[in-house]
Amino acid sequence: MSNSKKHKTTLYEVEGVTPLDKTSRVSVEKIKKRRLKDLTASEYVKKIFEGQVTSLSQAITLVESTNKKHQRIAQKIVKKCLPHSGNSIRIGITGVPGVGKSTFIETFGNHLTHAGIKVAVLAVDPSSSLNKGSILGDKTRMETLVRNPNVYIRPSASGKTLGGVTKKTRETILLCEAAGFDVILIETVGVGQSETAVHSMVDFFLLLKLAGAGDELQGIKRGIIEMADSIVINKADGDNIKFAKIAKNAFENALHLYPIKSNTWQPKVVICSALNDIGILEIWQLIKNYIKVTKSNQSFDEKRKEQEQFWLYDAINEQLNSQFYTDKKVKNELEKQLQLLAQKKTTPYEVASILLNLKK
Ligand SMILES: Nc1nc2c(ncn2[C@@H]2O[C@H](COP(=O)(O)OP(=O)(O)OP(=O)(O)O)[C@@H](O)[C@H]2O)c(=O)[nH]1
Ligand SMILES: [Mg+2]
Repeated sequence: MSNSKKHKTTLYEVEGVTPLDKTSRVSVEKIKKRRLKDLTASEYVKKIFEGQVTSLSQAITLVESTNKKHQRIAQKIVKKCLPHSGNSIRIGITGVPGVGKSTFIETFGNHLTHAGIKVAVLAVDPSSSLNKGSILGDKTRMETLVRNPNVYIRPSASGKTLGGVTKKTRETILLCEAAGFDVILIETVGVGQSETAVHSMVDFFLLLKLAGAGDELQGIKRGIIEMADSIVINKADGDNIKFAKIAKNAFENALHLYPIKSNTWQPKVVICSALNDIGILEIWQLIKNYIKVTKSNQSFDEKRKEQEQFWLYDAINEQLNSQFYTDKKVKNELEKQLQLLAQKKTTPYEVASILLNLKK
């Protein structure tokens, strides 16, 4: 190996450099040993059950890794944690950028921890692969939560596909539950398909809105109103209060037009100021009431069951997709067929059949 190649990465130690006298050899060995030690799945799980967040973070990193060896151990960890999961309240929080999701989580999370509740904060952010995880920046907006020992904040997983990101988030939820977190808050930016993905993994879905000039219903996707268990109009402070009240009325009227949900829950519209901590405790009461109602009519468990089935189909699709597109024969044939397609010598349908037959 040439010298330049050898020293290309920082992983190579420079030869011939003797450590300074003040560097303790014993400490260096200790650090190296710790770094190299690969825990077994059972060791991770034990530490997760003890609530050790460092091990929890490491396990989540394995879940998020694309390395095959990491994936294998991650699956073992998830499987072992599964019987100890499911005991939290999973809350999804969505809304357009700047609506106040992080501020809301900060205020809401502090109320919960004061009541002795352990909180994990996760994020599903389809744009995070581009800007390296906006929740990292958010940590500055969750100033007090970051320092709260009963709160665990995990920056958003990044990935090429939303499907990949959501799979990781679902497994992260299970690990957090096994580590003893009682409430899991999942923030997602209200753009693209991420709300649908988050809706498929939470018990309660909260839509944050801003009061506008009476036109708040315009431009809002029908689907998202149907998904919401509560619409919360944020920034109801100062001069904004009267607009927030008008918006509340408009949303309540709009919600009356929707059929009653099968779980009998009527989505509630409330106003709050996340910044000034007004109306936040009431939202917690509302969520607790929702859990009570849906648990007593069994729809809570039914929804969890449906979600699990949905996860299964999602997992199958994800694996089929990745097995298909990473197959060498498929890759080569696809390249050829794309040229034929461009020359109008074949149809997409025919190409699909040819490619799928290759995998038989
Ligand atoms: N007046 C007022 N400002 C608020 C309130 N909640 C949040 N803000 C402000 O709104 C801005 C955006 O708040 P964030 O909590 O970062 O919003 P976000 O929805 O998490 O934004 P993204 O993560 O970028 O999607 C910040 O400057 C907050 O201080 C509120 O209740 N009242
Ligand atoms: Mg945010």
